[in-house]
Amino acid sequence: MAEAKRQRTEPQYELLYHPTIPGRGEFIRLMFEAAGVSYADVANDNPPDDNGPNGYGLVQAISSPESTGDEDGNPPAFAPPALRVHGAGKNGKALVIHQTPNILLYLGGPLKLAGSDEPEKYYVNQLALTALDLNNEAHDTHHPVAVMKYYEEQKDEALKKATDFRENRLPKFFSYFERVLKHNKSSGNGKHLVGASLTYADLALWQVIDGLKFAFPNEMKHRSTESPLLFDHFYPSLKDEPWLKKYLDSKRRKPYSMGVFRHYPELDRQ
Ligand SMILES: N[C@@H](CCC(=O)N[C@@H](CS)C(=O)NCC(=O)O)C(=O)O
Repeated sequence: MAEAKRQRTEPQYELLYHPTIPGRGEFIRLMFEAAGVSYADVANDNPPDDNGPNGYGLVQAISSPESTGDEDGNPPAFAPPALRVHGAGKNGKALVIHQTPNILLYLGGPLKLAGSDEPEKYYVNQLALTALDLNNEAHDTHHPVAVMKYYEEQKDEALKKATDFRENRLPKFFSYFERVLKHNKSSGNGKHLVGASLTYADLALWQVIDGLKFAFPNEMKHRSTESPLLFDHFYPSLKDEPWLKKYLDSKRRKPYSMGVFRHYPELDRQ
């Protein structure tokens, strides 16, 4: 059904993000995929060797250091990801917004992934923000000193950061999410963080766990025994959803490489 919908409708939504990596764009892609709503992935859909415009050029333009905004009246973006929504901006023009959690919050209502009432909307958002904090901390394990420098230039600090992340931060985050799953009596056996159906908090947490499994396989194997609801129920039950299986097998899902989640064996549990 998701596929049928995708083919029927022109993409109203455009994701503006770096090509070839899941990165922060993945939190947004997963929402569209879960809802079965079509979207354009501007950089990945329009590679430079294709005949049309270079999609990544369009992505870079919105966060260019020279930009003072676009012709539709949107202010410049700081960094990708951004979302363009046709007809949703001022005077019927396109809206362009950025900051991952802002985009998730924006899409949550229309894509029906933000819980079933007003309190749940904020439970969902706070949990997605917490999952994104974990995502950011995972990034800092390989770039603890300078975002613009190579990992190889900050290896000693990375080892210290990754050790603390694995030994102290991962257990704290996982124990927290385990308790949230325990608290949620509306959903059987740790299936959802909030209420009885899928939300973007579930998607964000799933993506971070999946990335961590790639980056720190030894550590994650060890930690998984400490949070059984999270690792034996939540993560695999979402991974078994037909829409997610199909997406993970598709070309739209990019492999982990040099993005947020990187596998440096020396940073993992030895
Ligand atoms: N807090 C922002 C962070 C955005 C961000 O760091 N984007 C990365 C790619 S995932 C980037 O291109 N950063 C360039 C920069 O920060 O200069 C968000 O969640 O969207």
